[in-house]
Amino acid sequence: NQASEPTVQSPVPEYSCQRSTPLKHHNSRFCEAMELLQDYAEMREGDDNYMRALAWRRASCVLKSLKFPLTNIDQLKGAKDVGKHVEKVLQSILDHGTSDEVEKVRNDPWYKKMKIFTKVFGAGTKTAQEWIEKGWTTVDEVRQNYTKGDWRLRFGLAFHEELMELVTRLEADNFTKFIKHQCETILPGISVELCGGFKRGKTHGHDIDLLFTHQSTGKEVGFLPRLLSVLESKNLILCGKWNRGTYTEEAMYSDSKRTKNNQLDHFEKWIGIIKFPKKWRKSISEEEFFSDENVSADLNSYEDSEPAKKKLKTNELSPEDIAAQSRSWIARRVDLIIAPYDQYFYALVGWTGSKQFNRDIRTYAKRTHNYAMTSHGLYDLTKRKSLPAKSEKEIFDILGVPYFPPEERNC
Ligand code: DCP
Ligand code: MG
Repeated sequence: NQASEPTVQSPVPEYSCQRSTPLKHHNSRFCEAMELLQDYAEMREGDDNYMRALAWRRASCVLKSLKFPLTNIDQLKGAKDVGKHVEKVLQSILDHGTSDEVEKVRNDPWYKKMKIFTKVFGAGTKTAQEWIEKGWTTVDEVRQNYTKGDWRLRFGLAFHEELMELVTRLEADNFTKFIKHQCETILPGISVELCGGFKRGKTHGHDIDLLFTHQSTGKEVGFLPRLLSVLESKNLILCGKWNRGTYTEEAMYSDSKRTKNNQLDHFEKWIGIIKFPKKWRKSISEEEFFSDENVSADLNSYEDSEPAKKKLKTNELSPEDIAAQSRSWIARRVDLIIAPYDQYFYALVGWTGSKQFNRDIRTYAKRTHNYAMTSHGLYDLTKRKSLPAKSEKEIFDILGVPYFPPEERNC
């Protein structure tokens, strides 16, 4: 009885940023398949593959926003981004529960290795490809043979298993609470926001993204190095890199090379690995939580001993040595980002994501208004002026996009 089957609302808004996309939806088996094909295309080089990857993702996003489970391909009539190739894969899953094309990729030895290697902190597709070309098939093999000095990769490899365990919401909340507490003494008035997947309602994530700002623009200058030295003094930093901010409006909008070096944005930030006291994995009482003695006492371990410190200084103590010690902490990936208040709400949208949401809202801004949108702001390329915003809602209003809360930006 096809007549009673729901169909997409017609017309489907073209961009995913114009649709509500919840975390839990009705079509995960289809989306998982299409995102696997996206993943595969993304790993392969060339513009064609890049476009292919985007096409799979856009199709997946249409299905994620459906209010019903797909049971018949005709239900997608009128939906954008669902071409013949997509239909073929969906039809196959409807008929047989699987798609040959998807299963072929899933079992492709190259894809399997790429999948493993690109999960290592610091390893992109290029590095993963190099490791495959060397004939390495497991992270262990890479570990035994990789000798280059890139700090991300060295720690990423040494702590791989731990970093692969997803961070829980509770850990993220505990860490945020701890950082907020430190901020009170370092710079009162600084605001700390847990962004990324957690902000969109995910219960697990691969890292913790914290965005900082201060309502009086300028006060945030110099804050991050101070926070880092506090974390350092509590021995909470395993490794990391601080990057000074490199934003200038001119550089961003006056030429076409806006995303130089493939950088996500130009904010001052720290990217690294924090040592999480194991008790941060559980609910802890305020009192226990904020007692400083507690944090450092918990972290006293082999590497704090004088001989170990010496070894570390002379580079004798490798990330592998540290990983192998019995420890009272676990390694967790953390990003700390500083946004001046006049760019803050754009930064908030950008760091909330999802990645696809950002892509779409930026494409929408460019195509519909000739605005350049980044995590730093919105720039009217025709009138050559920037469009400031005092809330997330205002950004959506300027663009003429219905406001969706972070939980509905899971495209
Ligand atoms: N981001 C982006 N483009 C990228 C990487 C990130 O727009 N290439 C934005 C959107 C993300 C946010 O930054 O939501 C944080 O990046 P993460 O890689 O941490 O992504 P998530 O937090 O969404 O996922 P996870 O839960 O796995 O950490
Ligand atoms: Mg994240």
